[in-house]
Amino acid sequence: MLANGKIIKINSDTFTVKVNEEIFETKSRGKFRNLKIKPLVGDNVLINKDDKVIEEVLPRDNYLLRPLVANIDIALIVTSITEPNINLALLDKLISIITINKIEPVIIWTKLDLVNKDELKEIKKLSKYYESIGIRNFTNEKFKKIKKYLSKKVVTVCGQTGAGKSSLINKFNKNLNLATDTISDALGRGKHTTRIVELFNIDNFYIVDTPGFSSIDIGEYSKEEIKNSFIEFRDITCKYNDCMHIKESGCEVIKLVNNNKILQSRYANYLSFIKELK
Ligand SMILES: Nc1nc2c(ncn2[C@@H]2O[C@H](COP(=O)(O)OP(=O)(O)OP(=O)(O)O)[C@@H](O)[C@H]2O)c(=O)[nH]1
Ligand SMILES: [Mg+2]
Ligand SMILES: [Zn+2]
Repeated sequence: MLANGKIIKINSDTFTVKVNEEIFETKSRGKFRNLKIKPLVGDNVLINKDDKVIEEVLPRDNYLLRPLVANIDIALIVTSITEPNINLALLDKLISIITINKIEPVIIWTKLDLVNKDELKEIKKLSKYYESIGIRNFTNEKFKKIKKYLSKKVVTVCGQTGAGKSSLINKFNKNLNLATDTISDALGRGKHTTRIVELFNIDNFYIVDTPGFSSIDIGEYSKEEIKNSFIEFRDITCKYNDCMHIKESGCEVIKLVNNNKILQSRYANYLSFIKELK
């Protein structure tokens, strides 16, 4: 018998599919490999309940490659201030990729308890800037507020290894008890604690825990896409319509950067992303 469900977990070649409140451990059909379709966590699928196979992957609203998830409303970019060190290039890159894929980025700052007042002030400034361009910011201490914001959404976490993604999800629901770990090796690079991508239902929203990473590739995107993903550039009119805001004369973006109206680090990251494109 055929039924509609959602993939909530993938562990090597086993796809866990939730059909209403029932769980099925299924395999994927060989035909997907030929069609170059890889079923993802978050995918809505048609399964054969008797054979326990996925018959069809239904059309996606969107998907991300890192983390590998589909049909997402909100991506929480979990950003630690320290341990691992704050990485604004990774943050801005994730904002761009998430925005290009028509998902809402939300910043979650973590490990505020580990830094001094001056560093906290810097984070407040950053947070204010990102809010001013329309991106919601929360600290992980405000998990009740975050929970409220996620109401009725399908959410993924993303960000550096050891930033506190699983810890945050545990705060949402203590019964989950997801594995978390401290930064282990001398280089300060965390070991991956989360290995499997898995979707959890918490109250009235869904959230995916995913393994962290330290870098991400944007080579597949176009210059235009990257430019448009910098939300604060969108309403600025330069002398030339197709201005890339790099070194053109009469560029209003560059003026705003020089006047500190656009965050210097954002603009520097923009230039480096454009250079990174193929
Ligand atoms: N002091 C402090 N420690 C935190 C905070 N958030 C998380 N941690 C700790 O940071 C370590 C890493 O947290 P995890 O939740 O495992 O990080 P993760 O992002 O899930 O890491 P991966 O799954 O490996 O990508 C754990 O020891 C947590 O207890 C925080 O706000 N403050
Ligand atoms: Mg984790
Ligand atoms: Zn310009």
